[in-house]
Amino acid sequence: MFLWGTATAAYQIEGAVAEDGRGPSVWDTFAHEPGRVRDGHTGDVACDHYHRWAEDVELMAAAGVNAYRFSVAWSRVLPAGRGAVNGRGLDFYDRLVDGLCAKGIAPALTLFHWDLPQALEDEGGWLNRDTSGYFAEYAGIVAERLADRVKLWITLNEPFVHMVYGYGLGTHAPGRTLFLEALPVAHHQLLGHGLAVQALRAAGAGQVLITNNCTPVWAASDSPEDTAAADAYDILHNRLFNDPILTGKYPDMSAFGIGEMPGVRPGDLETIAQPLDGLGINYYNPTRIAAPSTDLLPFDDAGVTGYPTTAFGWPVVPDGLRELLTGLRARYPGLPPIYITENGCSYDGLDDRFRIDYLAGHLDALRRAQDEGVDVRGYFAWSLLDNFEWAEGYHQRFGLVHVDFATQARTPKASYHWFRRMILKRMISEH
Ligand code: GBH
Repeated sequence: MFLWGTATAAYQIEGAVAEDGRGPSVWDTFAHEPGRVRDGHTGDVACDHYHRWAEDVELMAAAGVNAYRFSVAWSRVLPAGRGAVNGRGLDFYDRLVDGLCAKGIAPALTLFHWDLPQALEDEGGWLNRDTSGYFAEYAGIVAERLADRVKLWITLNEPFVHMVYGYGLGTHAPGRTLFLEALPVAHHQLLGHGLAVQALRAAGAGQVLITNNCTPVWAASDSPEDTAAADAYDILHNRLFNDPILTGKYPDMSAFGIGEMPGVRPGDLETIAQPLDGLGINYYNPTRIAAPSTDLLPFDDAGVTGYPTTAFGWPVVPDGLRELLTGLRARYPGLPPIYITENGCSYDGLDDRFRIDYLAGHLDALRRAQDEGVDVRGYFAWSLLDNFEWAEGYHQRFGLVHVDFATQARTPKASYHWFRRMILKRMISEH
């Protein structure tokens, strides 16, 4: 059965940051530092989903989805990141999972959506190789409790974004500006993924995935300089995270002046490349790349022009999803089944025809990729609710459901009603 769902992440919706024994994460710290998040917004309350989860499950049931992707806050389960387990934290996800199952909604659980326990950041975060092992311990603990009911397990969300924004550029938590020195964060996340796969399998978890955000890379022209720059960007954004998982090798990083990936020990790549039951893909837009104008990086972002843009300013290119998926299939012969674990846009207003067109266009592109032989098994719209959009605070609204953050009132948008009708039609026609 094809999975039709919506997606969220813990820090973006839960709130209740000091409740029932939850420990602080890097996002609590970061959001409370002046100047980090637009207008000083924080996830302290967010959508108050921690208390309103039953209402949110009702909204999903009424939308007719058969799956829901959410993430677990590591620091609810292990307030210090490792060591003592906080049972009340696990209880929350236990209630949520039961509530979903009672409505016939398959839980798709992401273990890490960027909210590392602050205690682990204090020991170096993902720059510290030990974090990989702690992640696997945490994965095993969650799976011991929930493996009997959770259908899909997603280890990491977008390790590229976490490395680049969190440790490279500092626009996300933990706010480090290491530029290319952030590369060990890629390896340690990937190693953590591999070790977590082992822990999840040992605990009897069903389907195990990782979610990468991938982008089709367009060269600004067919000059050799622009083409080489586009190849370098493709390596950093896409292949650095897909190749080790799907081929057991890191790509050639020489365009970045890197001979060997730092910190790789014998056996690591075997751990990272364990077989998966699927690959999660988050798709938002393509990227256009030109030859570098500085010697900082081997490429320049030339910007995609000539397309409509979302409220966030991101270009809307539905066919990029087809291009991405057929490209992955061509590059990786052993490509596992694909789940689109996020796709959506920022737009203001309840009458969101713009979002309907965005989603409909991408679903058409998905259909074309399937027609070209790509095995796609699920689609999760980002997002169920308007929520805390990281460095943008509450300014970018991605929800199918509007949230009034003053009252926490939820109001389904036009796109919610459209999504419900679309799922119903597809489920009938695919029977
Ligand atoms: C995802 O990240 C996250 O998983 C999710 O938590 C988040 O809320 C959601 O997307 C929306 O942001 O400069 O025009 O080329 C998405 C990562 C990185 C995708 C920036 C789009 C650049 C657009 N994004 N990227 S553009």
